[in-house]
Amino acid sequence: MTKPPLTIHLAAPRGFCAGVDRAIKIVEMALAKWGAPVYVRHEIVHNKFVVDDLRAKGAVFVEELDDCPLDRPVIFSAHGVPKSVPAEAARRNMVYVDATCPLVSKVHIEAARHHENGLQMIMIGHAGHPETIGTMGQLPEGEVLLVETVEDVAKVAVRDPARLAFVTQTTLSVDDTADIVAALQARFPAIVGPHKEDICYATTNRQEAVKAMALMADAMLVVGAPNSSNSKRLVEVGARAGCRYAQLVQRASDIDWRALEGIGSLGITAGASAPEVLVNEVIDAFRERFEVTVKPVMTAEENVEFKVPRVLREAAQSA
Ligand code: 0CH
Ligand code: SF4
Repeated sequence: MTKPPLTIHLAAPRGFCAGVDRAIKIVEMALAKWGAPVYVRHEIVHNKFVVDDLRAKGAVFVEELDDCPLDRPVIFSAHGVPKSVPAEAARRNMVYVDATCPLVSKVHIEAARHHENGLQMIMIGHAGHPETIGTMGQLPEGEVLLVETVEDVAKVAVRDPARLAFVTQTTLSVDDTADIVAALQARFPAIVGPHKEDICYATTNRQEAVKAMALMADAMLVVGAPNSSNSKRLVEVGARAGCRYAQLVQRASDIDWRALEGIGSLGITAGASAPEVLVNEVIDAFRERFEVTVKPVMTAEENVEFKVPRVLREAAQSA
């Protein structure tokens, strides 16, 4: 039986960003340096496949420092941690490595600087997300006000409208955040902040690629996990850009084939924490049912790389 033709528009950039790459490398290098088990506080990145793979190599994933023994190294996830976490690890004399993405750490530093200058902080982010908890946790409890939506901006109660600053989560929707920033600036004209927001290059580039792809495809799949903020934003961006069917899939087994019946073109992308093997698995699943032609949709080139902490670099060099 002949298979129906299908054009797959493959977004680029997609998948791993420099911060994810570095965080995974940190766990692998820590295992090489100290042997198993190495503890990791929170999923190193929000992807079950990545976590399962590292677990098989000897990483133990926990949610709190209290769940770690004192005599094994602990790694903090790419999303960042409140200041109290490394402070407590140091107090307990634990060996720890911080895998917080340098672009998240940059936001931590910004928040601390504004606070030192006597400004009250507003964070644009998602309540309960580890990055939001980590960034808000750079300052004393109650010092950072959280806004999630334009509606929240109207409700936020500040100490002094003339002495305010804002920071954002790095993985937000670029368009939604622009609206929230505009609402903040309209209500508090003196508010200071970054040039636009703190959304990172990887988030921005993946959303741009999706916008370009959404116009070409009958349907779109985003490879990523349900707890991955940046992956979920890609689904929203695709739907908002006009794609009729935009769906998050963790891997090929999640594909809803009935929903995709009769399509002639499909967009595929992957969140910053989704490995390329899963993208290939999804494409291969389509090859079984369709005569597939893959066409890249490239909207930016990325060549960002972050160094791993010195303690692990030195160990790798001497190995
Ligand atoms: O998108 P989120 O922040 O949920 O995290 P992820 O899916 O693990 O992707 C990596 C980003 C880490 C921090 O910016
Ligand atoms: Fe860093 Fe951006 Fe990747 Fe987050 S999504 S780990 S901020 S590069």
